[in-house]
Amino acid sequence: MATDLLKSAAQSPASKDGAPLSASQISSVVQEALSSIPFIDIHTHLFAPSFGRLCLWGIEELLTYHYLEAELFRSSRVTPEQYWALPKSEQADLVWRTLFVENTPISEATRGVIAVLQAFGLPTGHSALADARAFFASQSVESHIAGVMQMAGISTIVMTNDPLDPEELPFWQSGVPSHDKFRAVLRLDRILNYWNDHWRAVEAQGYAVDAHASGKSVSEVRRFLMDWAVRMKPVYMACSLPDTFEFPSDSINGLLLRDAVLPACRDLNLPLSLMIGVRKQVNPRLRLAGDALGRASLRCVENLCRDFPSNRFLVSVLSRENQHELCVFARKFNNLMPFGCWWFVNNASIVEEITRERIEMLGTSFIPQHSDARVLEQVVYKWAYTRRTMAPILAESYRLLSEDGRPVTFADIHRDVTRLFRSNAESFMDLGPR
Ligand code: FIX
Ligand code: ZN
Repeated sequence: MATDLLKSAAQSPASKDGAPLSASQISSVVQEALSSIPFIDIHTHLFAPSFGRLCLWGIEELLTYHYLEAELFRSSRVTPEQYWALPKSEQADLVWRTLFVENTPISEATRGVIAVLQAFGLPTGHSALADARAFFASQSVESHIAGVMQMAGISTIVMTNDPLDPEELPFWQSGVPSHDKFRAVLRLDRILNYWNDHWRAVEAQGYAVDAHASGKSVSEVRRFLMDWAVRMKPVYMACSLPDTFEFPSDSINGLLLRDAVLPACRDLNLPLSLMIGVRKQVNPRLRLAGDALGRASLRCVENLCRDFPSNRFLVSVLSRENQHELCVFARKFNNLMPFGCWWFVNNASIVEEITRERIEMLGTSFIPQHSDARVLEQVVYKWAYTRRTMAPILAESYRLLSEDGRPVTFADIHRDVTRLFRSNAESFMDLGPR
């Protein structure tokens, strides 16, 4: 896919000497910049290979991705309970048969699997599953990761790391080695959203906390975060929040956020990422595929950015209806960095809408996308789709600029693409060498 982009760039070589670009040169330089500048993927659920079985890759994982599972249950008579009782390979067989054989894979997520197979030069027809299985079985993870990141045009993968996840915790406690291409994030959903269920896990790690977050709990949570920051060296702290999230609030969530998380972020000079608008488990039978969204009141973002000016906030919102408000708040607060088209708005038609309004309202002062990949090879199609959507939007913006009287140069375009997909992230969070 990347090669197609490069081919058109060769058509009318654009001068790098600062000379004004013509309309056709603008779109080819935009494509060339998008395909030659390696992006930073600031939010994924991927793990470095040193996390063993948490590092998901290969065709079985691609086919049992929760986006596809949600689509499976719409096109199959199999009940979720019957599906979960199947071994992974039979789940993958069922997904392949239902969504790629008995139906046409035209949804964003199913097309993505086809795009991955094509990117590896594998067959994509009805009988492609066997070849794909043989291919992925022949890969060794370290070299495969390097190849996949090259194909996706990304230099850095930012993980999502939960210090209370019983599956992940042993890796950190046994001193998992760092990886030069993977960076950590301290994810706080269990602490901020499910304290009642998880305060004992914090206590079990040696912190004097209680169910009501009273007494020393707040300062102990702060100590917990500082200790984990030493262990993980996170590039930011993060939490997904429901559509009902409010701040300030008298809840334990509000208390811990104000008196433990925000101060710890200031002390550590780390941004806090807030992903707002999820309605967890509206259909628990679908497990990870059972989450939905709701339109949130973004008054919380206004209050946080205004009342905590020395904290930095990376914010993504799940509802289409919240996107415009987020743009407006970003015009009011420079400690607010809108990022990504998250989850249910990560479809080309909506990404285009969101990105156009962000360029119109914020110029290049935002982070357009993250992959949210859960399976390694997903970065190949998710970033190819981002480049495919971004190219005409950027070319149109530059065409309008030159039409309005300001010639556009090769350097302008490369600087802007670098800012959108690298330096905004680098300046907002410490992505420098550890
Ligand atoms: O909260 C999140 O980080 C979400 O991205 C995930 O929970 C979600 O399941 C997902 O994979 C979205 O793409
Ligand atoms: Zn995510």
